[in-house]
Amino acid sequence: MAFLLHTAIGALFLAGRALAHGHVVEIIVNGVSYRVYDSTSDPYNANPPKVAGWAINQPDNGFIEPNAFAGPDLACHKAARPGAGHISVRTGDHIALRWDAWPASHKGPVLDYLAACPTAGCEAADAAQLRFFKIAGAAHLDGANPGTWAADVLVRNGLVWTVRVPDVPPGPYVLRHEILALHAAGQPNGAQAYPQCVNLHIAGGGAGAALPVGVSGTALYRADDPGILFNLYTSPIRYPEPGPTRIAGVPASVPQGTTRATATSSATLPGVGGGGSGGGVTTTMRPTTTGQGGAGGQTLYGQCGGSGWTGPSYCAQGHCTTANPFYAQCVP
Ligand SMILES: [Cu+2]
Repeated sequence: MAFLLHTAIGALFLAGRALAHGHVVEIIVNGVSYRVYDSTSDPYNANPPKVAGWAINQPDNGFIEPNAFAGPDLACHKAARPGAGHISVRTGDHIALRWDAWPASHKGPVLDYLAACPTAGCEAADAAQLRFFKIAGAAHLDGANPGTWAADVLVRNGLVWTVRVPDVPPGPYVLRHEILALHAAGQPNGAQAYPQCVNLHIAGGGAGAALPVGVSGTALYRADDPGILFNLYTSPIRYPEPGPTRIAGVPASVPQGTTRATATSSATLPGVGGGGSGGGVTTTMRPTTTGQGGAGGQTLYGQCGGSGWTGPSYCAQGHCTTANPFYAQCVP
């Protein structure tokens, strides 16, 4: 009896944990880690850090359901407001996006898009005005019922997905990174979209490239697209990846792997330190302080954020929770 009770409680506990989906907490470019918007703790922080990630109403790590795909939230998640700053990258750079958590059951594609912002910068952009073009899309990889999917690779690599900055005209862009969870997608309105948006400023070799044509967030997917209403508990699997076709000359994904940061920095704010958003971007690099055995993140109970904090914002163990505007800590 005691054993049965324990098992029942354990099952309830696991069910509760399974509801914790995830959000992107960190972006690593050329070994430098940038904190982005933390949708589960920043809403409770009176003075959250100014970041390149868009602020979203996702305190529950929730998702966009297919019945809402034609609405305003599929672009950059619920009630999205632009990040206060941006991250400077170059054509050819690899951007690693680290999620805080992802359930192994939530198999599905990992998709990446860019949308050009007005020359004033993405900090003043409106999600409804963005036109997204797909720069990478990995979906079903192997096997069946349910088989191996891109989200499995992300989980295997320490919750990291890597995307390459393509050859596009230099300027400000929103990166839209997304996992589509298909575990319940055999039912109408069962797929789950988890888009996350980050402001970039892209420099480099794309001056001669044409800006790819994009589509608005409301036109990305339909609830009855064959890649949205899709049963992955079948064999064989022939999955039609949803959304617009990838731009020319880019692979479905670059080789995936783990990434560790050796320094941290913060988003470049418009008009700060460089005479405008068009150039002169400065990045302050400081060595990351990690605890013993530091795997690129803070140790359990170590500091991971707060006013003026320049150390690691990613927890090697546990997750980063804001205690007050001055202190955030890695907790189990
Ligand atoms: Cu779920």
